Amino acid sequence: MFTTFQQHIVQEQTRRPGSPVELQWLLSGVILASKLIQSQVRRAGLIDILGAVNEINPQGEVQQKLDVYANETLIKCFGLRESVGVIASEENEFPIAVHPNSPEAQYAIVFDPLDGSSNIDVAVTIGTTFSILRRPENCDTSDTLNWVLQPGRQQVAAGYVLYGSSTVLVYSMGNGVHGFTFDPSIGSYILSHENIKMPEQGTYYSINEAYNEIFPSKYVEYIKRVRKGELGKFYSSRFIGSMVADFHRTLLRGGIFIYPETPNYPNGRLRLLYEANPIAYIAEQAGGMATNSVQPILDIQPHELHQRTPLVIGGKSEMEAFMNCIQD
Ligand code: AHM
Ligand code: MG
Repeated sequence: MFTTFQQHIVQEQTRRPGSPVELQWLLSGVILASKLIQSQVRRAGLIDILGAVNEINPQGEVQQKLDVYANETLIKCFGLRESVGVIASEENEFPIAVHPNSPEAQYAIVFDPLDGSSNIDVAVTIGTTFSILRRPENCDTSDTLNWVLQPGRQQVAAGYVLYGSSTVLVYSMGNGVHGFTFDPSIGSYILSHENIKMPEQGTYYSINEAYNEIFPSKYVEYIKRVRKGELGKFYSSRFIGSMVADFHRTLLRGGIFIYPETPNYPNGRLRLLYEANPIAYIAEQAGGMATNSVQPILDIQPHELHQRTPLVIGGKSEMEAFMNCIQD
């Protein structure tokens, strides 16, 4: 017999009686929103939903229609839940206060509705990343930024949904990492990857090598070592251009994913709060590591909602080799 997401959550409640029910109810918002989003993603080539809307998001990038749909769907699904006080998204310049003054509003949720949006028009894997934080003490809903500007270590749950050859939801609420595959014939997520552990060493490295000439030398030196077999194995390269898809492979197969700082993106391209933090949380829960090359991603104190960060994330062996390389 199989286990649905709802059954899994009930089982977790029995295993960990302290875990808050509102948090589980909030996670069911991810389930609902991702079912709606995935049904649009699957029809993206058939309906008039592709192409740019000609609006620019806060980072100056052209929004795609599916980005807009995914964003609105997530905001609606979470906005309905009384336990949510603040919602922040890659696609909105400022956080949104919901249920102002409600004592039940105890959580903030931060997300990238569709990561890897340059892949939408070419039918390549994209995904939703999300991070859930508890309301800081003495903070009311008018103080929305303070709700979300917390180090990733404070996340109470995080995860992602991948719209690939199948739709997969991976999440953790500090109880290990669990993966669910969507079965379209019954409309449910089924537990397919229980208690995922990242392999200590893999055989893939993932970085956009087109930028090799402009990467800081520490990254170039590390990649050289990987390619020379100095990590004790010969590696293949993979780079999908959707961080969430490149990370999912790294989680299941091991290896390393790197997006360094570049002249165009001096602080790195990826966003700390809703891209790097959720996958760093998943990586650490699964026995891996994540750093900006100076400190663990989860220890960074954010100062801005759309703050960017360099990101190096992967299995223990590749990450230790990276840390040794930058110390040499
Ligand atoms: P997005 O959130 O606008 O989709 O941008 C983030 C994406 C990541 O998913 C991916 O790793 C990266 O941008 C690819 O960037 P590049 O084309 O510079 O390699
Ligand atoms: Mg994005």
